[in-house]
Amino acid sequence: MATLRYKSVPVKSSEITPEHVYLSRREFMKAAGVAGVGALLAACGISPGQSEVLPTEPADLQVGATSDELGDALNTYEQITNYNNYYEFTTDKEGVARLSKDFKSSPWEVQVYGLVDKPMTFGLEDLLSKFTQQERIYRMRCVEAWSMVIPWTGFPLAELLKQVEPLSSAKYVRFESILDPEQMPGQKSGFYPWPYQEGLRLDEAMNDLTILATGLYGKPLPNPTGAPVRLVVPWKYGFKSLKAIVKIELVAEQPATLWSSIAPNEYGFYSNVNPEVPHPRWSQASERRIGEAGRRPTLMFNGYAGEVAHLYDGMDLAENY
Ligand SMILES: Nc1nc2c(c(=O)[nH]1)N[C@H]1C(S)=C(S)[C@@H](COP(=O)(O)O)O[C@H]1N2
Ligand SMILES: [Mo]
Repeated sequence: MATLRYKSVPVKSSEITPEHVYLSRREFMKAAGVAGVGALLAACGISPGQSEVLPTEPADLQVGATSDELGDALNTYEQITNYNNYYEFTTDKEGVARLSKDFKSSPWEVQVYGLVDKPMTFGLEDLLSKFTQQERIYRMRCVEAWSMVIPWTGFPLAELLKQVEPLSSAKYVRFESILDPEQMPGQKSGFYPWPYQEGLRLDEAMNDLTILATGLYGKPLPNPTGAPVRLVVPWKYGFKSLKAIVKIELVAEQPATLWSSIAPNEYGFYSNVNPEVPHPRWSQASERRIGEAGRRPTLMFNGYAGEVAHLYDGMDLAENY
């Protein structure tokens, strides 16, 4: 019997499930231990109450659980929205919040096409209404050896892929983020080959852990985290989880990705979290959980081996990094 290695909490609108208890922000802070939260904030250099929090934190954050399935506490909304990699805006992790503040994520369209029987274009409203949103509490591990625990809302990518009916010749999925240099100052630099592109093997894309996230803490996805819709692949380094998705293409060959085209010896196609395979310039054996002092060991497949190790049976993971 398969054990669930993530927490999945159905997201229920108040009219459907009045009995479901969502913790208010205050209750959540209480549950997490107020002193603990203060210490966590101090540890990462943010003093509670004084930080410039962008975007404005909604008053009624909704979360169905306060820790992941390993018992690790959720990162706070402030942490998740003020320490981001989003190179279309800036390479400064603490600068993304301010620079992305006015990003216009509506109207939005995601085109799904390529080797499929039924190409489709989804507006954000379609994504929200056609697919049942769930809360998924996932650990996210950046290749730069920091991590967070994030309560996403979203739905399995597999549900969307099934609607377009991939042809048997489709073996990979190629994803593309928005190209909009007028809104994204980082795209005015020619250093990176914009738009941001990523890819997954079709079976990775169809795995239940792989989601399209449309929200955070039960609220619409804030701009720094990839509004209005981003990919989340929690057993891979964070750069696979591309933000502000506009294209999903089913293809026959392994697609090029932004990072592997810039530095193929550092960033492979697979990018599975693996403490045993160091990055050429640093170890991947441990990580810094944002908000914690010290480091913790990195888990194989970021702790999701039970769900995904079988996808790589017979593969040399040092060779296929
Ligand atoms: N379009 C786009 N997506 C992106 C990135 C980016 O620069 N552009 N950075 C990636 C990296 S390196 C990480 S670690 C995660 C960070 O997601 P978070 O800021 O929501 O934690 O987003 C990924 N998705
Ligand atoms: Mo990352």
